[in-house]
Amino acid sequence: MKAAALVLLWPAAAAAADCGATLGEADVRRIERPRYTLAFRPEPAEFELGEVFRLRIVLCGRAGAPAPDLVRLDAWMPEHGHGMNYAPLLSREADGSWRADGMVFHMAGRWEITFDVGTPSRTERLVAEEAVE
Ligand SMILES: [Cu+2]
Repeated sequence: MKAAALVLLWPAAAAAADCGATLGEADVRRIERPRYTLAFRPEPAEFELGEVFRLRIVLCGRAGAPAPDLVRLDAWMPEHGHGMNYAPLLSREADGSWRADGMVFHMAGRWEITFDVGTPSRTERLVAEEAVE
């Protein structure tokens, strides 16, 4: 029985690590949940204070679950209580991945990127922390 359970678990773990393979090998961040994985990569890879960047995002279902949609994306500085000065433009690519254009971290410090994932009526918030110098 134990051997059978291991066989079932292994492909799910492999799939999580593979999520976002199309984003390239470097600078890909992954947030893993039991039923899906969110992978994203900033472009350019290094955040520069006050410079526009974009995120490329891939959502992958795990263990046979469908990939959820990315409903909203934003960023804010929790210590300061403010967000970005511009709303990011979220769009979907032909391959099913997502991109968020027009993002700017206009202050140095700790930023949180928030990804609201699910359906418009029911979302789960994933948070990625990024430091800007
Ligand atoms: Cu601030």
